Amino acid sequence: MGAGPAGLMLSHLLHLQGIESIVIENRSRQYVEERVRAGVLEQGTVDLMVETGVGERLKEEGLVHYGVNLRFGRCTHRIDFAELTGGKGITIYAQHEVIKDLNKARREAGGQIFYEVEDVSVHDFADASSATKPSIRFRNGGEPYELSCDFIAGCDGFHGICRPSVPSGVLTLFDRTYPFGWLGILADAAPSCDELIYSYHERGFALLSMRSPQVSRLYLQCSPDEDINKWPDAKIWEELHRRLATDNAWKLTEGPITQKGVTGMRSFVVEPMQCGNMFLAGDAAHIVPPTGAKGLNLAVADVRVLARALEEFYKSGRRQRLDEYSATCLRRVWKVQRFSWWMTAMLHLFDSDNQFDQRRQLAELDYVTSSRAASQSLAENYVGLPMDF
Ligand code: FAS
Ligand code: PHB
Repeated sequence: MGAGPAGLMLSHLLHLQGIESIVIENRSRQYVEERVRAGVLEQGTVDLMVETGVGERLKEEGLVHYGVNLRFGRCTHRIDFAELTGGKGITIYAQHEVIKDLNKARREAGGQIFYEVEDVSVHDFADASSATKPSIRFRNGGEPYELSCDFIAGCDGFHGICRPSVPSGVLTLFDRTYPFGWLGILADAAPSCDELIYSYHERGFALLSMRSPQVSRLYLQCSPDEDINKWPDAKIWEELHRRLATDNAWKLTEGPITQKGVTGMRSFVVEPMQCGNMFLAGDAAHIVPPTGAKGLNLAVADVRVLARALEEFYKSGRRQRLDEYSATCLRRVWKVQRFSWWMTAMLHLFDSDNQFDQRRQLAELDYVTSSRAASQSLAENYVGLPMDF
């Protein structure tokens, strides 16, 4: 269920193991291929795409970074990923480009993807020992469909129907929301730095990121229910200039804003990530605040574990890895939750009147950028923790 990074990568990995799968998506192909979301790929995600034959365009067009910058007190401090992690880096490559590459690979392999489905529901998955097979019902092109299958992969995101379809009492939800959101823009402006800049400022957080040598992606901390209509382009640039200002000659390059929107921030985990023959992956099972740039990468990590477990089942009939799916994924999920919460807590303004907290945040930033041990911890989490499955 769901043609986002989790659903498409899973279908791709299963295909490579000769395992058939059908993807069901309620939006149009064009919509999912143009939806502006993630932009940072961990080394592990890049390696997987290259190893499985969907990394050609990523290698040509992706921007490889071996460091990231933390800016506070009008000064910039670089965290050298390569030096601190034995040569690892990140790649800037937009999520919707990853979606296009996976879609193309599925199409060329004759993969089946139903787009624009309606009235989707999932059935008979909760009892793994039942003789009745799980099924998915939906309408497509006005026609009713019912698919019977061995397993359901719930990759339908945070607002999907798979998680809510699990019988009550089975799942435990861990949820935390933040008193702020992000106002994000895409702009036809050459990035003003060749690496990302995370800025801590007394007016709130700001992030300089990019999509290509011609396109910048920038974010401003705002209130969770910020009205984007109250942010004319000039006001956005003015605030970005303020929050990214330094004492040296560095300047932020402006350009026409082509997309802008506000996203809320939350940390969310559901345990377990499976119920009978249904397995939840990606945002259907967990949400991280985007400060650690982890959402897409965690979705891919989940389906690597699930694909390997399904491969074992279809090759040997053993369910051991399937039964351990949730526990295996949650070990990584909680480490990534910790890192994403930590980056968010260190870099955002929680209470503008709480001077103690602001001094503490500045001390943390000073420690992280002056201690090898602390900057190495940030670096190894940012480039992606090793897969321990
Ligand atoms: P998605 O939500 O991507 O995919 C789920 C799919 O299921 C969607 O296509 C949806 O249409 C479909 N669906 C939903 N309900 C359905 C139903 N009932 N029937 C059929 N289909 C259904 N992550 C990063 O790693 N780095 C970043 O820089 C980053 N930036 C982000 C910026 C923003 C503004 C946002 C919102 C998120 C960001 N993220 C980032 C996180 C994001 O990338 C997600 O973690 C990622 O999309 C998760 O992938 P999936 O689990 O596949 O879920
Ligand atoms: C992005 O480029 O969209 C991006 C980068 C880093 C983040 C979040 C988003 O932490």
